[in-house]
Amino acid sequence: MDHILDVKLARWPIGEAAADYNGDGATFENVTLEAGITGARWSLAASFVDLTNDGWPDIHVANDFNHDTLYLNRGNGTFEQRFMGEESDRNRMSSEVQDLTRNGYLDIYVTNIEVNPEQLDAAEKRGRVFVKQQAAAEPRYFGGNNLWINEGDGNFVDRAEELNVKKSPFTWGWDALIIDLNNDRKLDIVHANNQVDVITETGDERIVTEARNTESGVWMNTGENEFRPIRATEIGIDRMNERVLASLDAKIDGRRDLLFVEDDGPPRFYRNVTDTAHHWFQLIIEGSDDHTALGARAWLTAGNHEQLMVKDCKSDFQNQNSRVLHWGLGDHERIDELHVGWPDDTEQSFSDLSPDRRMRVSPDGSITEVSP
Ligand SMILES: [Ca+2]
Ligand SMILES: [Ca+2]
Ligand SMILES: [Ca+2]
Ligand SMILES: [Ca+2]
Repeated sequence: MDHILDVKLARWPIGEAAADYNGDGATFENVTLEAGITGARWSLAASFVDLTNDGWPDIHVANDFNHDTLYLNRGNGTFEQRFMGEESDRNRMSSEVQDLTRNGYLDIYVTNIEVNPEQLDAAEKRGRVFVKQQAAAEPRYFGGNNLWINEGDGNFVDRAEELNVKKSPFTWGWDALIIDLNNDRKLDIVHANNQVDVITETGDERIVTEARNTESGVWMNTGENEFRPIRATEIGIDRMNERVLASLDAKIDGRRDLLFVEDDGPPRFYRNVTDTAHHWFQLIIEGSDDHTALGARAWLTAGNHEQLMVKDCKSDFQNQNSRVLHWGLGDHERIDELHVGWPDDTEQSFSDLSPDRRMRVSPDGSITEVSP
């Protein structure tokens, strides 16, 4: 790591292998093949984050019509390529990363297509036979979402079914977020939804899409990762057929707002107006002139609850989220400890901080409040 950003590209439809560029800040060198980034797949989203806690950023790639790919960073400029198993061989749209199990290792949520027989019959009645044909021919592609729990050694176990986020009433997931929507300390899941069921062959134009009215997917975390699906319209998200989803806190009021974008429509911004007395805390990890601080990690402890957040440079499906780290604190009125680990292995700890504010920590170890 030279503190100069490199780039990983994902391509859809299938083409040449995705490219890794090793930048010097102004120009780039294509190092894809020598780095071990091989394989021509239909890639829709990728995360460049440290999944093994060795300090070296790894890469997770969500692929259409194929397995998820992991590229584990060997620390010498090359990557070990792994597939994520049979359960990942679906139509994959997102690569959302957070530490859901609070063990310090990042877990991955990947949306997929899940359609039920009624939806297939309805599509067929509209003359839209492609999805039904595909579901019959390749049922594994329609198997629902994955929630990859990180076992810490580069291996992941899919616990989507066990945690109730595999099959949704919302069918066709695209971009996803793992965030605390109500600041109760439990990370929730939201994903955009856009069911596509029209395929035609017209000359060279093979795919024509038609959106059906599908709500976004929302799962509230009601226990220790016990997810309960709720209707998006119940919480005010009334637009249908979105593909892109990003979050930020625009007014610094401690509630994460959502930005949705349709496939071919305008963006929609939803301000989070959740009526809650829960506390929260936000942190900007500031870089310097020669260091972006990307990859920095912050552990916040309030009571017996510790939650890791990472200042990552990941993007999901066609977007990037705010890099401000956000913790919901529930009823906790004090932050016992905030521990920041920088990519250069320096560490800082702060204790007894007040919640309900955004703060900025600098490489020199100073921490100051950010005014709204
Ligand atoms: Ca790593
Ligand atoms: Ca974890
Ligand atoms: Ca929550
Ligand atoms: Ca807000």
